[in-house]
Amino acid sequence: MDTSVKRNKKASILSDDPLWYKDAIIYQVHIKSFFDANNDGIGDFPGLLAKLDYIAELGVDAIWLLPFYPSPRRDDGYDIADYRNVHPDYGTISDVKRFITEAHARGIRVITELVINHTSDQHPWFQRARHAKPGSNHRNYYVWSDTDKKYEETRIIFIDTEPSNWTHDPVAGQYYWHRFYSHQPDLNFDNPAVLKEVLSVMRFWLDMGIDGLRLDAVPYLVEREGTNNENLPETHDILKKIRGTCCSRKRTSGRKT
Ligand SMILES: [Ca+2]
Ligand SMILES: [Ca+2]
Repeated sequence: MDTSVKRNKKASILSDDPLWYKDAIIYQVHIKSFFDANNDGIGDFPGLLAKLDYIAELGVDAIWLLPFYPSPRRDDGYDIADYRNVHPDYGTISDVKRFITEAHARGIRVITELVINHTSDQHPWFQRARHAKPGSNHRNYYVWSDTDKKYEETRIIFIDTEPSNWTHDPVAGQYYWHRFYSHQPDLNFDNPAVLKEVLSVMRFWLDMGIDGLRLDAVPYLVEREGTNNENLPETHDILKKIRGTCCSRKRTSGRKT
């Protein structure tokens, strides 16, 4: 098949098939370690863009990008400090847009990784929460307690570094919940404002043209006393809301009228 025909065929699949991911060949890329375009020792979006023809030649259907957001990178970028931007070492939003356009032109979709169970403790939401009044909406963006004795049936994931899923914050005067590192406070999905913020972040990236989101750490979204706090029905309810909102919007915006 001539390349232009193949591209046209793929382009039509890009706009029409909502189940494209079912049998897609997905190529996972960590921007920082793929290709360094400006020779500063760190991979970047211009580098990935420069190697896009090579990736296309491999015959992949989609590229899955690991977290590239601004982050203190104490957990390899999974500790996100700003959901709507790019770590300056990797490039700019313009670079991302150019990458998406060029990937689509080659019949390749783009999936980005998002972490919504927790943020970095450097995220402005957490800094605001620490200083907010106990019980207020802004404090309740995260999961707080006056004791470290709640949810005791929950396993500790990083047992080699974390003695507890609770850490005391002297600024807030309360303990905050974290399923991962203590510098990664869990967002509070019992606060409707948090889901609204998360959906807004997803729309930001979907509107930019990305084709899908890989959600990290989703079994841990909601906490309930007396459970192991993993894969709870309440967490599935949140995921259904996310899928209903984001996917219906994506299908609508992708449809030609
Ligand atoms: Ca670089
Ligand atoms: Ca959680």
